[in-house]
Amino acid sequence: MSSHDTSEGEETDTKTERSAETLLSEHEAQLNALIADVQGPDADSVETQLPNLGLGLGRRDFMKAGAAVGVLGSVAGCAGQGDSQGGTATPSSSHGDVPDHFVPPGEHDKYYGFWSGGHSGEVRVMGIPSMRELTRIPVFNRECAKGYGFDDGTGEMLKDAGDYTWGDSHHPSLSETDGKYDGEYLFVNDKANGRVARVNLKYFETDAILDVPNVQSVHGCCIQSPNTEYVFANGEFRTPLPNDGRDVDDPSKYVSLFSAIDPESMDVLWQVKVSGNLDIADSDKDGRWLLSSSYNDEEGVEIEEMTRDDRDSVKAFDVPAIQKAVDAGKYEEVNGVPVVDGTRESSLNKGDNPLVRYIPTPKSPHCVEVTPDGKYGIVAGKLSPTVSIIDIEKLGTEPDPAKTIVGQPKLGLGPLHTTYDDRGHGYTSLFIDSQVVKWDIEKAVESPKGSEEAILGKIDVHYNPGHIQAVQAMSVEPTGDWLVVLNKLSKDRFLPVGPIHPDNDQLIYIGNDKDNETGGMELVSDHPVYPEPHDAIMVHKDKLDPAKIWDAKDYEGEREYISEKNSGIERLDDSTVEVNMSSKRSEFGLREFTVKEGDEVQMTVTNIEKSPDIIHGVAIPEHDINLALAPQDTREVTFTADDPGVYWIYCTYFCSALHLEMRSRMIVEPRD
Ligand code: K7E
Ligand code: CUA
Repeated sequence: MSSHDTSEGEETDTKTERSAETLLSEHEAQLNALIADVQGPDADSVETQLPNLGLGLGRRDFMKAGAAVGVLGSVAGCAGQGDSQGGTATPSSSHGDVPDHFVPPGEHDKYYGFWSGGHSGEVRVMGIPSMRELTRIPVFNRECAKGYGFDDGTGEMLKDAGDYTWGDSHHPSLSETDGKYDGEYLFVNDKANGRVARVNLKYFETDAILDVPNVQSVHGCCIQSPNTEYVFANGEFRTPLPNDGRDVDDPSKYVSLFSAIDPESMDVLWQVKVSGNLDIADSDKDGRWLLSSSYNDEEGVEIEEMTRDDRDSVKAFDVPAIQKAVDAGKYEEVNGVPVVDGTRESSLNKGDNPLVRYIPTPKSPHCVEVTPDGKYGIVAGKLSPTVSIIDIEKLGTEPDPAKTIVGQPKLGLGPLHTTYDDRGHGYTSLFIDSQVVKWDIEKAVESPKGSEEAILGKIDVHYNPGHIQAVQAMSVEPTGDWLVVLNKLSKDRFLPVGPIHPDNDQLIYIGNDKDNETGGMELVSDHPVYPEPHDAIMVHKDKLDPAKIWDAKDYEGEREYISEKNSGIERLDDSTVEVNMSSKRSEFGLREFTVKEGDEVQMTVTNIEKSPDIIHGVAIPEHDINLALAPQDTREVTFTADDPGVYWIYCTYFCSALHLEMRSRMIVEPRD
């Protein structure tokens, strides 16, 4: 195990931790009083008393705090403290100087939002500010509505990427040119299986998935600003390297790896092994530093060990320096990937230009987000009520890593994520307090560590927020108008739908800076969401240019375009037939075709329509075949016709008045 220096800034830190403890116990006392009145079903009888996390806060208390703060929020709302304090979603007219978030029928939203879908494995596309769900993009999940994973192309892509049937998508990142979203690609991680996927934003379709070698779980994932030269992926869980049965009983040999991926080829270029672990990542705006939070510098395998120390670290990767080391051959190769040693003891980290800088930060930080001007990386404390402000310029000049932290305001309990407007403000989600806090970044740098001077206002959210994201806040051009809070719990906010509740995404207007309790933040709407988005990223609609129909040139050489004329069936050998079929309103290019029992059928179908929005499906009962074809798209599917009989192929998308009649007949003759 690496023993890292904890002497720097110890004093400030111990103080921070103590005051956190005091704060928490006061908070607990208030909550207990409240809970006595409004006890939910047996919150206290939960038996999962997890170990003390070092702040005098067990898991049970953690959850209870959230629950009660939630109650506080609703009570405040009902007591008429104004709609900004919660209560119900109100008609926009009552918000005065808040622009309309209601988008009238037939009109379009101003922004696209891309939501990670959590363990649904997908990405969801939202309209902002209406918060209407526009579509879903299946990524790590096989999905029937769009036929994703059913045709040979997407099926093989999923198979080659590990053949898992699900994923856990957390962090969507949009490609950039000059620090601005360029509308080309969206990248997203799979925490569950250590993968990174690319979504092509011309077709809103996943076009590549990489199963990252040597890592088990990819959590942090982002592109390199400003020009998307790399995609970065953080291996969260420490494992033996390679994880092939060696060192299983020796956790000191486990490692976490930071990976750099080529965004075009989607291959791993190199990896860096580190001391401790890696969690969430963000890039600076100049293509030099990649900052990563990490919560297990203890290199523990159990929760008590992982939370033992008062400090963990943020790791700052000097990307050009690492690339140079790789080019100079300073690596070992593991499973075909160059792995550079970036641990604390590594010789590459000695001297004036270490590849990886370890910046001590308070206890189990959760996240790091770089400010739009590229000046600071803001690290949320999670188990500390502070956020730490890292001066990015100092990373290259300041010899003492602890001194790159130039501010450490105390913001509230359970800070998780921070987002930004265009006016120098940070907005941080407070998981335990169930609030969003707005604060002045420069003021926080000027004021003493641990002070609350920079806070401009707080607003209750419902309940227990995780990620928080304002429009274009991860780029150099935040718009500073709308912000969404992705709340983990909805509790009483919606009609009950059984024990698995929806999450609650809330929309907050941040365009008015006001000298009031919330600093001008106004909560405008609630939106139930299917479990469980983690993060979102939003972009102005004009930055995207999605195709309305397919351009057959885009798959030329891969799939053959099937017109009505070249529809037909051809026997390739005794057990293989090729079936080519066009589709249009309201007929397939073949009214029927005959194959033999046991034949492998290689079917190619083109939707020959050119009118946007006319989709045709190809469903074959009892064969698990389900394709969806947009105009000018071609898909292939290979299957075995196992059982003799008649099978009605039909169209699944309601395409015309004769949609029900849009059918073909597959006859499977018994083999004699
Ligand atoms: Cu904070 Cu996976 Cu981004 Cu969830 S992580 S909250
Ligand atoms: Cu084609 Cu329904």
